[in-house]
Amino acid sequence: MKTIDLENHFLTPTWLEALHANKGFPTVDPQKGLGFAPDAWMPLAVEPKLADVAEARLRLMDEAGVDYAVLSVTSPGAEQFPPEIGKKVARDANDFLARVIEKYPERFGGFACLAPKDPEWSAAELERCIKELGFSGWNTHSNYGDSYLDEKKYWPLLAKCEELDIPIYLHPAVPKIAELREFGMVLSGPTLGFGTDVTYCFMRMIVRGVFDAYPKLKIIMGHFGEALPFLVDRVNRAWMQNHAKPNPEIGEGCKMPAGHYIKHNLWVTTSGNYLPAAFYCTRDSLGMDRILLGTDFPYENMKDCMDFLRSLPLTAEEAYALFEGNARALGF
Ligand code: GRE
Ligand code: ZN
Repeated sequence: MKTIDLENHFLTPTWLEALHANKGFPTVDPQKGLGFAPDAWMPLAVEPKLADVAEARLRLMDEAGVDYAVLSVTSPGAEQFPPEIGKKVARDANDFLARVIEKYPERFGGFACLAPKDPEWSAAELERCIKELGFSGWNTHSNYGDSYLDEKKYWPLLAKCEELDIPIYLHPAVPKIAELREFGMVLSGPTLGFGTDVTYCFMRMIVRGVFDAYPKLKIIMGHFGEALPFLVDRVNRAWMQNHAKPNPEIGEGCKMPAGHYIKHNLWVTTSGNYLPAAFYCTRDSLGMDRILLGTDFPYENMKDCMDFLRSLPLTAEEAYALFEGNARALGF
């Protein structure tokens, strides 16, 4: 059995240069580190680990027992740059990643990095990534600084994902909602704000009717679906209480109660949450065929994640699904 890790991040020199040069956010400050918003800074300690996509990462993968990692550009990707810069950063990242995969085809796969503020360009670049570079999906983020993926201007890109039959990894970014940032990274980061923003983005996609328009879309979320498996019944309350229609300017709303789309369009990974009850809730709620391996390297330790998963009393069939089978079924 192979172990396939779907949340494993890297950066490129061009991405880092663009951060340094960017007048607004995201940016980088020699003292404070990576700045994702005016009030959300992250220490630079992970930078060398993000930058290595060769021997050091492979050694840690070997120690943890991760055979194959599908790499993605770290949050917030290229989405928040002005479009012309975002496109340059994304295209460079995809070419960079293609060279890494060419060098280590047995160890690394790829998620495309796009600049959705130019949806037509991004649809064409996605097609290049899948058909020419051999990537397996698109890794995007829970907000684009000024907008979210549910908005109509992004639908051509969603149509392209459905047409190419590739999954979208919806990764956290620092929330756009300012109040979620007022405590800084301690609450806007992985502790709370990240998951809140991803959940919010996905619920917007549901209520906007994205999954009625594109029913075959496959969304992957880290961190056991950012609590959505736990909420799969709770989110149906609006439909049971006749509050299911959004404000008219949003549109007609979705056809089914929200829980339907969580069960049909969502896959989740195991990143950064080592609570057995979280795993069991996800398995009960979505099913064993919806949980995939994600370690969230280098923000989390690959070995901790693997040790946790190996400590769970899974059948051989469940372990195969988790570590390899479900990823293969999604095209990895
Ligand atoms: C992550 O990918 O989970 C992550 C970031 C940035 C900061 C912390 C973190 O992308 O966990
Ligand atoms: Zn991550």
